[in-house]
Amino acid sequence: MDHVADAHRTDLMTITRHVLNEQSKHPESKGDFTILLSHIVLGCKFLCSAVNKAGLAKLIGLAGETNVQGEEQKKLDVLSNEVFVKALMSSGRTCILVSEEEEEATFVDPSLRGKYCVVFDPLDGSSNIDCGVGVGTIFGVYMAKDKDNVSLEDVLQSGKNMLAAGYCMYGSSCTLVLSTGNGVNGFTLDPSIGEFILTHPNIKIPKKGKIYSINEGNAKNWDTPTAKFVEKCKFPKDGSSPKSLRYVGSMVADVHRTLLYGGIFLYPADKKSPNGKLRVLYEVFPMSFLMEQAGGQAFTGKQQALDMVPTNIHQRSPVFLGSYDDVEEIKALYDAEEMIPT
Ligand code: AFP
Repeated sequence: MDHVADAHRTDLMTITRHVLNEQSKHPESKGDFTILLSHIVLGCKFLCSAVNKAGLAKLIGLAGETNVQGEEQKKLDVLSNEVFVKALMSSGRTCILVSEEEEEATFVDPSLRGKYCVVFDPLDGSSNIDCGVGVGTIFGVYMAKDKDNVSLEDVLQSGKNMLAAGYCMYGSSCTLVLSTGNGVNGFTLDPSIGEFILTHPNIKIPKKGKIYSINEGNAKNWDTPTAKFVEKCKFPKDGSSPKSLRYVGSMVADVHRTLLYGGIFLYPADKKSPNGKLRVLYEVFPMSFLMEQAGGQAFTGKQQALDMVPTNIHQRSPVFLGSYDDVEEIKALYDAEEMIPT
């Protein structure tokens, strides 16, 4: 028996151990973020289990349907929202919550209030759930200026002010990708011990990729830079090979692949949706934060994505994110378009 190797295998870097290590680099820290994160992790574990059981437990039906016992069935995205809101509030470390599922922001009761604002999409890609395709939770964390006197301004901040961002993908494995502003790390849930283990330390996106990811069904309505970019992906004029197209239609899955393999994910504005489809606070910002932290970039067609300052909590924006060089190409096409006199 190789006891040395066994000892190594059991010296696991769990997500809590990782965050506590990071915390020890800031002696002034009181551990509030570690507590918040442990509640986010709890929400993710709960959802991982719920998503895995969705078919069996009939969690995928319409909200409001009843089961044979006459109990009301909760649709998975409704359940996901409830799980996250409760997990975040009970942490005692949050003051404002913005969820994709709720029209208004939630201001946490003063007795449970902490200094963090959390923006999240509890179950992104939920239209994919019925066929078992990977879905996920996306989240971003801001710090309130004054937790006893909070307002929407605390979440309507530039993406550059985010303290942390991440996503958890409920796919063939359950993977949580996190950045606290010091690189990006990926953790995989080991269901046998119920812990997220560091499996992808210090993720760096390849500088240039071979994959592009876009909903080609919208091509009829694309603007010129997007159409030119996709044309170049398919018919490169510089002698390079055409890029491959991959599109799941679940942002977490498409971005996760882009982060690990390189390439570009595009959700542009088009004639039908002049602001694109994806939401700034809990889709575009967290994913852009992760991309930049991994050495990639995120662009809106006008500016670096994290430079936006949203004016409403459910605002949408076009986004192009991924490998540094690929995003440079789309930026050049938008720059060229601006030079053309109208
Ligand atoms: P759903 O949550 O309604 O499935 O939307 C998923 C999503 O917001 C994002 O995860 C995908 O990247 C994007 O929409 C896909 O949109 P299209 O179906 O228009 O390509």
